[in-house]
Amino acid sequence: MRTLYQFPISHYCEKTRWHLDHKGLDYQVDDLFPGLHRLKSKRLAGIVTLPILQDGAKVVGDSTDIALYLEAQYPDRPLLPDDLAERAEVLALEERFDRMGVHVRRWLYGQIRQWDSVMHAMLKVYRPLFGLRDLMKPVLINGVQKLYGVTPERVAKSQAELLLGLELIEEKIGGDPSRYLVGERLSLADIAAASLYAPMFTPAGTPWADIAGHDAQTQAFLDEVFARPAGQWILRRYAEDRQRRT
Ligand SMILES: N[C@@H](CCC(=O)N[C@@H](CS)C(=O)NCC(=O)O)C(=O)O
Repeated sequence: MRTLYQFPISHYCEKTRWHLDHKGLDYQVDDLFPGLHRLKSKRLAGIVTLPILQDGAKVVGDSTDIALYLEAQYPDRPLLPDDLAERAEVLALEERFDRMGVHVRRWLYGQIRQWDSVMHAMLKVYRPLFGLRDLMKPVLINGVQKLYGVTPERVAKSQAELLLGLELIEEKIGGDPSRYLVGERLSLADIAAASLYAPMFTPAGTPWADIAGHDAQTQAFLDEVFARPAGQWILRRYAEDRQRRT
């Protein structure tokens, strides 16, 4: 039995879902409640973040470690090139876009003016146990702002970082949204970049598609980045390469 411990709206968890789906591996999800998840994650893998994958007796935490584990354990439909130079480039980009996930998350939380739809998307999978789910909302809003360093200065720095990341995508694809970041086929680098930027670009079928709550200025910025080759590239990777379980 294979279990993915996750938060549905976490983009790092989305990255792991994409890896598993690409490999055609069956798995069940266990949606842990934000905050309380730490009891389980520490016990399982000695870490405080999700995703964590349990594959039979093996437990692996951290989306990059999970990706490398899956490549080693399930080599079909490889996401790492054979060529050593390309492989090194894929791993370096994977790491770069993995760090970008922190900036995307902080920037997005920094744009929210109205938390209702975010809280709904975050908590709708959990049963409303004795009203606990609703009672937790203010705690969670405060918690994510503290945990992810959502201050105006840091949000502004994150915005600059995420624009640099979009430039890097455009450089790697030569401005052509049909191309992959390295070589001629999908790799761990593409999945890291597309999934970790996805909450900004809300591709169809992702958990962020219905989240609203930002202002017109943020929407104008989003419209600009959507129109860029990197924005089109992210949507295209989702449309063409994001197989989902049926
Ligand atoms: N480097 C980690 C980052 C994962 C991560 O930041 N997960 C967040 C959700 S997006 C989390 O579990 N946060 C809860 C916490 O820190 O308590 C990975 O790639 O798995």
